[in-house]
Amino acid sequence: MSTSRTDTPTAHPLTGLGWNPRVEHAFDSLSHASGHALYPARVSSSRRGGALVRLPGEAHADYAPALTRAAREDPSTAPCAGDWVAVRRSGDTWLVEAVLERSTSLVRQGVAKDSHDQVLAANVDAVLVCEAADQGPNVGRLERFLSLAWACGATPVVAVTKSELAGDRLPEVLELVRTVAAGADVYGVSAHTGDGLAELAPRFLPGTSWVLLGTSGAGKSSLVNSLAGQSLMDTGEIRQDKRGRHTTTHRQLLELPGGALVLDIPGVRRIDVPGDPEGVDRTFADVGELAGRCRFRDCSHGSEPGCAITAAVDEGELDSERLARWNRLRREAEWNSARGDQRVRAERKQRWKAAEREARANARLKRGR
Ligand SMILES: Nc1nc2c(ncn2[C@@H]2O[C@H](COP(=O)(O)OP(=O)(O)OP(=O)(O)O)[C@@H](O)[C@H]2O)c(=O)[nH]1
Ligand SMILES: [Mg+2]
Ligand SMILES: [Zn+2]
Repeated sequence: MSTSRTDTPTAHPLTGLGWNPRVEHAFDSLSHASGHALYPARVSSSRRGGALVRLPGEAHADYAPALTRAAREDPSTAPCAGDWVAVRRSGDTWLVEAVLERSTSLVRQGVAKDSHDQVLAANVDAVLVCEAADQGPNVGRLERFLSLAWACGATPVVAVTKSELAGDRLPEVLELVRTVAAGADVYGVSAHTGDGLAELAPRFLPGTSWVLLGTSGAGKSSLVNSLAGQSLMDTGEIRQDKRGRHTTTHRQLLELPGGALVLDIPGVRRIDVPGDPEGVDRTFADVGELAGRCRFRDCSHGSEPGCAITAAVDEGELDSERLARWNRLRREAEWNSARGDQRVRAERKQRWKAAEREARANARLKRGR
């Protein structure tokens, strides 16, 4: 019996970079509508005005003028590590023509009134929240990072890093983190001793994309290196000098030998939860479940009769501090949602004004003035 070579389906050349039917569809629609010959590529890192893209070989690509203009108006539309883009040849160089729609994007919201959102990671399936075992852990920060991960549509997983530094306290630390991160799997890992890596590593399935989220010095890059089995990223002590504290200074997409893709990004100290209550609700599913048992649907969990939340606090089943953090993050999400709507309205108004100005100018031209 002979087997013909055509019987074996050949994988798409970008499969190793996470290429999937969704991306293929997005690319095909764009490519059909374009007058240029376009090629798909994935951004491994980006700088102002240009990016390193994988096609699957690596090349530098400048941004096409329309993309540059759009990015100037709203930086969150600029290519980010993890993005799928459509590129075309222009003489000897490549041009990024468009960014394909993102399946997920981990966004840091602009804090100032007129500031824009910053995309920390694009098209990730999972967020590995890294929290060092020797520094707390900081449960409020964990809840914040988890809310952000859930809200962006990715699955959060928690790595309690530097586990060997916790010594005998490790089980206690892991127990605390597991209570706070009830809906996520939690792993204690050490990049220095290799403890826990064998349990975490199988989570990185081939073709899945991950981002590591944690403060500077949490051990993200060290963990990436351990998972990769080689030194892909620089690691370092937390610096307090004028060059800043971060060892990793730009976002970088890397391939693990097992076929998963990881985005190593600079440490994030504090981040607002996005204006989408879903992320907070999932992080605090235990509190939400209690709220569902209150007698009144619009219970404010204050002094109403039949409040399941105050009862749980009184009985010591719910930590009052966790309740306070739930309230705080929910308020923040609501506030950010209102603010987002406000900004959309302001931007719309700006576009209208610009269109009006242009119409008036055209009318003047026509009248010959
Ligand atoms: N004891 C111990 N130290 C670790 C471990 N992992 C990382 N470190 C140390 O922690 C420091 C910070 O590690 P990095 O991997 O650079 O941290 P990072 O999270 O990538 O930091 P940024 O790039 O600044 O965001 C380095 O000095 C590492 O050697 C660990 O498992 N155990
Ligand atoms: Mg780093
Ligand atoms: Zn209640």
